[in-house]
Amino acid sequence: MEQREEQQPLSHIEGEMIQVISLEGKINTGQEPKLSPEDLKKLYETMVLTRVLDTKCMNMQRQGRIGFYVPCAGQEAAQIGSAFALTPEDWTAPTYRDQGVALIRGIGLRKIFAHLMGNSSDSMRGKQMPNHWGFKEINLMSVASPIAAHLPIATGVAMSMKLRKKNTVVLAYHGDGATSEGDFHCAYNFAGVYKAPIVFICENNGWAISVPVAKQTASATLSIKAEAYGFDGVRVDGNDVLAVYKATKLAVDRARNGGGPMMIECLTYRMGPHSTSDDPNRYRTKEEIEFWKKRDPIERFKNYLAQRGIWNEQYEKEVRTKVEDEVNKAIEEEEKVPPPDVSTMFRDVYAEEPNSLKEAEEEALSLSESSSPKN
Ligand SMILES: Cc1ncc(C[n+]2csc(CCOP(=O)(O)OP(=O)(O)O)c2C)c(N)n1
Ligand SMILES: [Mg+2]
Repeated sequence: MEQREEQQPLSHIEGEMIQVISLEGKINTGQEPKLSPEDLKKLYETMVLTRVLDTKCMNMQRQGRIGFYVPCAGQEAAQIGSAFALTPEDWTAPTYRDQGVALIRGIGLRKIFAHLMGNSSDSMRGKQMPNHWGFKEINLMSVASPIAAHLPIATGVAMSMKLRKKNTVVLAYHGDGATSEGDFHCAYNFAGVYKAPIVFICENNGWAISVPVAKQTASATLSIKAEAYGFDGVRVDGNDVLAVYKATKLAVDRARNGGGPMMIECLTYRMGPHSTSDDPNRYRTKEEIEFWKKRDPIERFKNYLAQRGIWNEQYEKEVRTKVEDEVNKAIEEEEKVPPPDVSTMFRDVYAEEPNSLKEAEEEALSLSESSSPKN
């Protein structure tokens, strides 16, 4: 069995990486970051919340209650462990798959569901694709659909923070596939040249939809790319929440103190499909999926917490009940909210609306009135 596992096409986790908790949940003594039992519980509970939300959303899309969804199951440690290293004043620039980032930064579940349903409470007023949110209230930049397009903007935000002498940092997320984009180079290069206070979190989940990371680059690792831009890159076990937290805290502290950028390559796995429109059985083997099931970041952290005497069955039951209730309640509330008014389609584009848009609005409104059901 061991030998079989070694033959898996898993090049993206070969080689050295920083690990704090072993696969069995054992403590790598002396390596643990300084976190209180409350902090550890917060990390665990947010990881469970993210997984419960994820499962629910996949089901809701199949039931026709939301139109589209991008799942994040398997990547909770990489997202939550990293964003936990920030202060509330810092900024994040996430991707469409980073639900864990929004949740650990404190976004309410109702905001998430309002957006996924595109109802009139949606901060994006139903204008963005699902999973493409932006939340000013938690300093979370708007998600961009074109891969890596948000990275030069995130570097620009960090450069402006430096110019304005703010003591804040940007945490910018991207996938393995994003490293093939010109915008990746542009963002990394500017960040290196200007020593911008930015930390790049590369969630290397092995796949860019159906393209494996081995076809994405000829480099031995993704983290070595940072070297070419003049800053450090490290590889971390992305399914080990404490390793991710520890590496990110170090990088964020350094960036805050003028040390410039850093890249953290988190080796992880997307357990589900790329999106609700994808069927990964067309391009991934059952063996690979099984291999990663055994590396579930939530199970590993749970085993660790049990050894620390923080986790037990009773606690698990309490957490699950609380989280499931919160998710169900948020869905119930947001399903009552009506869709956005037709006129919102025409807002937020121009400061002064051109006549052509006004005419289009009048036409759309008259059509929507004539097509609405008569009582
Ligand atoms: C510029 C651009 N090219 C192609 C796409 C289509 N596309 C959407 S997601 C994706 C894969 C991205 O992979 P990765 O960066 O590894 O992130 P992951 O989806 O694995 O989180 C692609 C190719 C896109 N959105 N933008
Ligand atoms: Mg990927």
